[in-house]
Amino acid sequence: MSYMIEKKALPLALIIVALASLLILGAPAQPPMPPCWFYGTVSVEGSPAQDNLNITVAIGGTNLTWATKTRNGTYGWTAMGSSSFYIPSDDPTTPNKDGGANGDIIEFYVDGVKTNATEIFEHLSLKRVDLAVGPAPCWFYGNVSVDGLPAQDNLNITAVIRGTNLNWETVTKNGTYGWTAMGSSSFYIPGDNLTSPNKDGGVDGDMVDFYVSGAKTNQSTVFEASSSKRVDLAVDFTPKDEDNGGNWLTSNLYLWFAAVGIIIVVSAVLWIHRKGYRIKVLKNKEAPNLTHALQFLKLSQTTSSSIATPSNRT
Ligand SMILES: [Ca+2]
Ligand SMILES: [Ca+2]
Repeated sequence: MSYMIEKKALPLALIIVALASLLILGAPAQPPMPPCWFYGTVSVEGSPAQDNLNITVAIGGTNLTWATKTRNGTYGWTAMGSSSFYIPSDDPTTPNKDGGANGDIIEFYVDGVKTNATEIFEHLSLKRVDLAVGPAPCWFYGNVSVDGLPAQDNLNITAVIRGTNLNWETVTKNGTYGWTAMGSSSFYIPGDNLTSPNKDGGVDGDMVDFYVSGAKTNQSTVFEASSSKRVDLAVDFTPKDEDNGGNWLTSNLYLWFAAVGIIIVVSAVLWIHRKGYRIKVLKNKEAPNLTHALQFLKLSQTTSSSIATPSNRT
């Protein structure tokens, strides 16, 4: 019995010793370091990236890269539907660099285009890095009123970058423009492509003016990349059909009052002046006649009294 036990125990003990020595000898000098995870949104020219675009991360100064795909405008964001994504740590048992080390600078590419985003590698970290490529536009939307009423459909709305001849157009719908929730089409000024020398879009701080059917509104705003700005537009047009006369008269009532007032004053002055002139003429020209008339009156009075005397006597 005891022999049997020894015969069985010997290889078991040998196996245990072998395994233990293997573990001790084969174990790395230090345990493998955990990786660094990355996730975030991806936008292309200001809009969420389409699915299956390549997202590549590189350790700066090396040719080490790792890649994943976009999903629902994100990468590495499992809650948003994209796959978990990480850069493994450098394997310290291999002499060549094959992963990240604390402090490594990580660069990000969207479909091969380098982004401005960079991040630092840190073991056992989950880092959010949102990625954007292409010039980001500025969106505009709002109500449009003409003569105080909601604008009719299909009026031209033009946004102009002040001091340039750069303009972008859309049309009204349901008294609005650029307001998708209200039925009008999305409207934006693209960002200036900085790789081209000519100005072909907005940069932060550009003043933007708005026109309705070619008529300049009093509304203007400032271009801000990646933002959506509400700018309500209002214009007054001088109407052109039959009820326009009435509108014109109403809107120019003060002008009419002023005109009538001026006519009254001028007439009064002329009338007074004319009257004064006639009085003057009377004094100068008819005064002698008046004297003659008085003399005649005196004369006739004398005559009549001389006649009356004898009649009284009779
Ligand atoms: Ca290594
Ligand atoms: Ca440009």
